[in-house]
This record gives sequence, C-alpha cells and structure tokens, in this order.
Amino acid sequence: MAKEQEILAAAKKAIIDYDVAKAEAIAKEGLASGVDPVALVEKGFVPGIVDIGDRFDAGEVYLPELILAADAMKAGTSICEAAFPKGAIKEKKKVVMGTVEGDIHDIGKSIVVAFLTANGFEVTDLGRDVPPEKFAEKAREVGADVIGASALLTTTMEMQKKVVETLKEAGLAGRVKVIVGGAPTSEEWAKKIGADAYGENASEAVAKIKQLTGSQ
Ligand code: B12
Repeated sequence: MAKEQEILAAAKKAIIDYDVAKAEAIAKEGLASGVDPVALVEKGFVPGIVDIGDRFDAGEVYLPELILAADAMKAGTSICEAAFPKGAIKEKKKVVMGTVEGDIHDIGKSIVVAFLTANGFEVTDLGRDVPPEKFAEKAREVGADVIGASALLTTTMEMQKKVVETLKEAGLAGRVKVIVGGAPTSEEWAKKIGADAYGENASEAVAKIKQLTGSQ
C-alpha cells in the first residue's frame, strides 16, 4: 500500500529529524489509517534509530543528537505499543525484564516488554541499570518463570553472565530460565554464559519465551 510505505518512511524520518511531535503524529496517523503497529515500530521507527546509530558510529552525529533521536523513538513507539495485538495465553507466565547494570539503553527492552505483554505474559519491568541481585530478588518475589536481560554495550554484556551466576547462587537456576538479548549479544554468547536462550528481536523474544515456558 503506497500510503503505508509513506507512513513508514515518515516514521523513519521523524527519528532522523529528532522530531518528537512528528513521531507522535505519525504514530497516530499510521494507526488511524490501519497500519499494523508492529510494522510501524519494526519497519518505521527502528530503521530510523539504527540510521542515527550508524551516523553516531561514523562520527557524523554526537551524543546530544542520539538523545534527541531516542526521545522521538520513545514518543512514537509508546503510542504503537498500546495498540499491539493481544495474544491469548490462558495461564499467565511471569517474566522479569530489565537492562543490566551500567547500561541505560532501554528502547529495545521496552519493545520486548510491550510484545510480551501483548502476548499475554505478566511482565515485571525493572527498567534499566539493574544490578544482578535485583533480577534474582524480583524473580523470587513474583515467582518468575523467566528473566530477560538486555545489554546494548559490549562492556555491559558481562553483566548478563553475572545475572546467570547470581541466579545460581540464589538457588533459582533451572527453576527460573534466563533469556538474553540486545544488539551485541548472540546465540553463541548466550550458550557461553549458560543462559537458556537468546532472542534477536522482540518477535523472537516472544517465540523463545513461549518455548521456555511451554506456552506453545
Ligand atoms: C539510542 C541509543 C542511545 C540512547 C539510549 C536511550 C534509551 N533510553 O535507550 C543514549 C543516547 C542514552 C545512548 C547512550 C550511550 N550509547 Co548508545 N546507542 C543508541 C542506539 C543509536 C540505538 C539503540 C536502540 O534503541 N536501538 C533500537 C532498538 C529497537 O534495538 P535494540 O536495542 O537492539 O533492541 C532490539 C533487540 O536487540 C532485541 N532485544 C533488546 N533487548 C532484549 C532483551 C531480551 C531478553 C531479548 C530476548 C531481546 C532483546 O529486541 C529489541 C527489539 O527488536 C545504538 C546504535 C544501534 N544501532 O544499536 C547506540 C549504541 C548502542 N550506543 C553506544 C554507545 C557507545 C553509547 C554511550 C557509551 C555513548 C557515550 N559516549 O556516552 C552511552 C552509554 C550510556 C550507558 N551507560 O548505557 C554504542 C555501543 C558500542 C558498543 N559496542 O558497546 C552504540 C552501538 C552506537 C555506536 N555504533 O557506537 N545511546
């Protein structure tokens, strides 16, 4: 649909232009004209922030621009998240999610939280910069089936390993599964640190967590 392509391109542009008001307006316009909210995030807003990340990498833009783009990204995606299609899982499985200690990137983590919630999981979102002990404590407190740990920096990936270790020390290993994700992580990394699964994006996170909890 030509209109849909236009809206996806405009969503990407709103992020590249650091335009919070435009991102909100495009999200609302897209939803009102029937664009799938998941597509709006994955094919519109995400390519925008990835583009800014590449420019940051190339030294063409700096941290202030990255922050502005992230603000626009949050504004657009949070409107879409509220419209994600609802799944139907009878018995609610519990997931504790957070971005690991030392890391404040939470856009991807929040998208995963929204996908999980839309798919019927009961999610406790610990936010960002979460110490390993906090993951374990919260998992015990709510009786979590799965912990999801996000890391966007090569330096904070190590903290995912700490989460796995802390869970073992707390005597919760096996009972509470761990899934890791975030741009620098991989299937191989998950295996190496003894995590139970890796998810490349929000859709895969849902599929893997369904597998881990026997929900499909
Ligand atoms: C936006 C952004 C920021 C924003 C974050 C705002 C926020 N609230 O999140 C701000 C400006 C604050 C920021 C700060 C920094 N950033 Co930054 N940032 C980015 C950027 C451009 C985009 C990240 C993003 O949101 N992507 C979009 C989302 C949708 O994708 P995602 O996070 O990967 O999530 C998806 C999957 O990974 C997966 N997923 C994510 N989490 C999880 C968890 C689980 C359990 C599962 C299964 C799946 C999963 O699903 C998500 C949805 O599909 C990236 C570049 C990039 N291309 O990634 C750099 C990037 C991550 N940042 C980088 C850097 C260096 C920094 C700073 C150190 C800069 C500085 N000099 O201060 C600081 C770090 C601060 C800190 N301590 O954390 C580097 C990291 C380099 C490295 N190899 O470690 C990157 C790669 C940029 C670059 N190319 O150099 N950043």
